[in-house]
Amino acid sequence: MAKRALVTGITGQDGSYLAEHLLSEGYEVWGLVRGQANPRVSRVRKLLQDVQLVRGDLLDQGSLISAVEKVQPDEVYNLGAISFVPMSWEQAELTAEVTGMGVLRMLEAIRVCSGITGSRGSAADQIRFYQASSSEMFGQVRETPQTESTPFHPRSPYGVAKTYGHFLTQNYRESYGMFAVSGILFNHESPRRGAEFVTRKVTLGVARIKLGLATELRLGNLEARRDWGYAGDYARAMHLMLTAAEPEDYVIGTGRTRSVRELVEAAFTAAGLDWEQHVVCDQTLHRPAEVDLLCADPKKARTQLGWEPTVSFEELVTMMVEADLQLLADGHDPDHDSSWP
Ligand code: NDP
Ligand code: GDR
Repeated sequence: MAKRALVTGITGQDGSYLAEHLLSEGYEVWGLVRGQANPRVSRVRKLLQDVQLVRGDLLDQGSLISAVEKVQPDEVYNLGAISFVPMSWEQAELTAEVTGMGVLRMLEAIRVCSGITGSRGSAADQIRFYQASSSEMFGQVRETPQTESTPFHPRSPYGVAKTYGHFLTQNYRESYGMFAVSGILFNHESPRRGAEFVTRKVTLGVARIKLGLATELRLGNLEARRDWGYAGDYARAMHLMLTAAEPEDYVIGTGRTRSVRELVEAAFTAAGLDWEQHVVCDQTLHRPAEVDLLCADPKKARTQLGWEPTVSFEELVTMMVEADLQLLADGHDPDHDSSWP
């Protein structure tokens, strides 16, 4: 019988790549969707026709229990979150509720539906749980590159909420013997990345300038450094972690770090443009506290899971610029509709 997966955050970037990967592995895939008339649900219906949808919200414990009871999953991937770091300062409490407490509610739904009480559960028919942890937990880093044992010092309400979810996942593994793992994923991008994140903001900006739809692009801190990879590769890593023999946490990244300035240069160059003629530095886009440098050491994932990234930074930037040129040329604009390339 096909394995069944329940994915929260199915309408997001990672949910789409993970669903495609799981379907290609023969899974029956269910996506948790929220809201009365969520416009992003229709693009899931268009792109992921074989995914079945179930209603639920990470803010609503009862809805998660109902979803787990209905789907009876073998695996749960918790990708749902308020994931945009600047928003976590504006709505810190909501971020704590969705990105942090949402993990508790999902774990509790699994525990209750599996009949695990007090002591360790039985390994036989466990629902496996994946938590989308983040390199933002490292925050102000004390060592680089960062490994599974690098201490956390989160620098935003988002990072703090993710750190809570991370430790809670570990705690449910230790308390109840659940197969619960966290992937500490570094930034990963694609043509389906939300337009508010810097890579997509840059590639959309480049495409608009190239097509004569805009003349400038306003950005914040150009000196921050990130380890950027391709989202499709990272979805594969989530599945490898959840199907491994033992439940363990893994760092997933490329092992190379680049500045926002280097990203900008690469994207403008890919379209034959000079970035210095178009980019405007805007102090209002700087964050109250910045994460200056992230760089993964993905050795554990390489040796224990056989995971390797397949798309280089240059290939990723070119892929995103080309996709955005095509998207705009086809008359779509992510500021006005929610089409996925
Ligand atoms: P997106 O922002 O693209 O997607 C977030 C998803 O969360 C959306 O599907 C959204 O659904 C859902 N969501 C928001 N609020 C709720 C809620 N109350 N209940 C249920 N679902 C909700 O994120 P990504 O796909 O980029 O990331 C996936 C996960 O991985 C996130 O948890 C993110 O924090 C984490 N992560 C991402 C990294 C990256 O570089 N992309 C790196 C490390 C971690 P809706 O349509 O209803 O708003
Ligand atoms: P991040 O991603 O905060 O790392 O979180 P984002 O792309 O938003 O920022 C990366 C870096 O770029 C700098 N920056 C700007 N960022 C945005 N969004 N807009 C700008 O105009 C801009 N100018 C400069 C930022 O200051 C920052 O240093 C992402 C999210 O997907 C999280 O959910 C995830 O956990 C982490 O990656 C790993």
